[in-house]
Amino acid sequence: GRLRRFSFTAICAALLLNGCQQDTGTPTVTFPDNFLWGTASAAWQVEGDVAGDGLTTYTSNWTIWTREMDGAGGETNDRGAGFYSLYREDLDRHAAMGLNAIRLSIDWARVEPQPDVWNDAALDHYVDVIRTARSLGQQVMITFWHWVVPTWVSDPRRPAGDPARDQLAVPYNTWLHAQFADFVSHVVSRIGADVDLYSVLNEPWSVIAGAYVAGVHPPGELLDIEAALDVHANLIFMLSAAARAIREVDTVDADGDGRAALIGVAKASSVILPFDADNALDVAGAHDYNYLFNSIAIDAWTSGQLDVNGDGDTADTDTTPPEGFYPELENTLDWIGIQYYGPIYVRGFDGEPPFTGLPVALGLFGTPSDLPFTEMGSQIRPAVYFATIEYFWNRYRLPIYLTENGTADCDGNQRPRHTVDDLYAVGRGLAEGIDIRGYFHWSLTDNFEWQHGTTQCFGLYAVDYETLARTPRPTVDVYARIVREQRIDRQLLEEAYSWGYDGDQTGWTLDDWLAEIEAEVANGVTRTATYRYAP
Ligand code: IFM
Repeated sequence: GRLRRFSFTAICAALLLNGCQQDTGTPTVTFPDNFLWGTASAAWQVEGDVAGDGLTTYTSNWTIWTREMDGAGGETNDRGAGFYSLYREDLDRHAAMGLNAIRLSIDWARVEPQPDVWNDAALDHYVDVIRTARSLGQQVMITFWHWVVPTWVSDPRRPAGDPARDQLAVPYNTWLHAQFADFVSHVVSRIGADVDLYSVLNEPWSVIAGAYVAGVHPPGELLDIEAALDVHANLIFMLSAAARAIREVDTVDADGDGRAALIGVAKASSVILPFDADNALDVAGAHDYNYLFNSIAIDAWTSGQLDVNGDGDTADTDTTPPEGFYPELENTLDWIGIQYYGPIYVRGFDGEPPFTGLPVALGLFGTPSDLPFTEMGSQIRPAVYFATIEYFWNRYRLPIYLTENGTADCDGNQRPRHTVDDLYAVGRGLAEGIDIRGYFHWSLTDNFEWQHGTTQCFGLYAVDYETLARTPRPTVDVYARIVREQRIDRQLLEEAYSWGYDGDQTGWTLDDWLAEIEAEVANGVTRTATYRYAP
């Protein structure tokens, strides 16, 4: 906090007289030889609705949402980043950075436009993309639900109450669980020999918040908590049904590590912080929201115990389905995928636990510190990345893949340092003995950022959406250097510090930034008195 930072700077300045850039024993972090280095993307975001060969999906919830319901401020996603036709050259770019892994998704709407009707050409295409990546030495991770579903699963044009509007919101929809598992099984029968890593679902909570609370994702429900809880439970069962299908169908070990299929979830993750650490309501609200955001689903996929109404216990019998132990959920996950974009702060209120905390849109309601922000409003705070990784490790002791991490930054002037700083936090996690297996930067190229359309730039490469030309941003070289050297040392940290952060009001020296991380390392998530996010 502020106090620590001022006293650190004051002591440092008093002792050294020339600022705080002296090395106070910064550990060099190193990455193991078998560490996976990659990028991540989602099919619809980089492919759009219309494929290079004229194939059109025009059957997805997001297609309707953007084309007919103005879901992205009037923008439509015709070609995404053009990956459908340019995948060979993009994969070359990817491999040229020295990366050895790539996370892609397969668009359910494209592959199964009607229930049990398969678009073989679309599936052939994905097989070709995956094999091309394999031929370039890439380990491939596949996601099956990255928010885009066929309109026979969710058609936002249908009226409220019509199940065809949203099968995801139909309570305990076993038909949907089976349909999803069928889709996954069908695809895995074609790709299983080349793929071992499956991040089955992407960020369930982002859709809960975006589609059923804020109404900015299809089907656009506003504060529909009942639907949100039903969707949450369905996604929990969909993942475990898909996991069973994958384990049954994929018996080929593509990378020779003795395992043919490793199941994970790509989870939006951040330990939850109180907006004001001195306010007891905020502290309690942060603790409770942490349970909802970070723990509830993964608890179910590990212990088999399901909390349907989110009230913190698994004993309610009047929910649909009833709460309690589900053997089919237990031990679903082989690993956890963490997607960290910045800390989440919560304001507390006097409610029924665990509904006592609301995340705060930073900037709109003030900010809890002077730390810089990315263009999409995420606060830059690498220490919380470390804390988040440690939280999941302490609570679940499952291997961790960092399935997404990145920066919204069209100018490209925050991303270089942010990448070094965040990867340094990852390296400190490795040094502390946390089983982190790989890191996937979001994303190789700019792409269609959902309701924000093309206004947000997450690409290592900038995309000109008219010509589809790609231009490397400076982080291409920075990321390639870290991958080549497999380490981040004091010299690189100092270089990165000199690149600065736009909008950094902290006045922090490099050692102040490092001290924040070291404080997390020293105190860890057992620092319950302040944050109460202990397991
Ligand atoms: O673009 C998204 C992605 O689809 C899910 N994770 C966060 C990214 C950046 O906002």
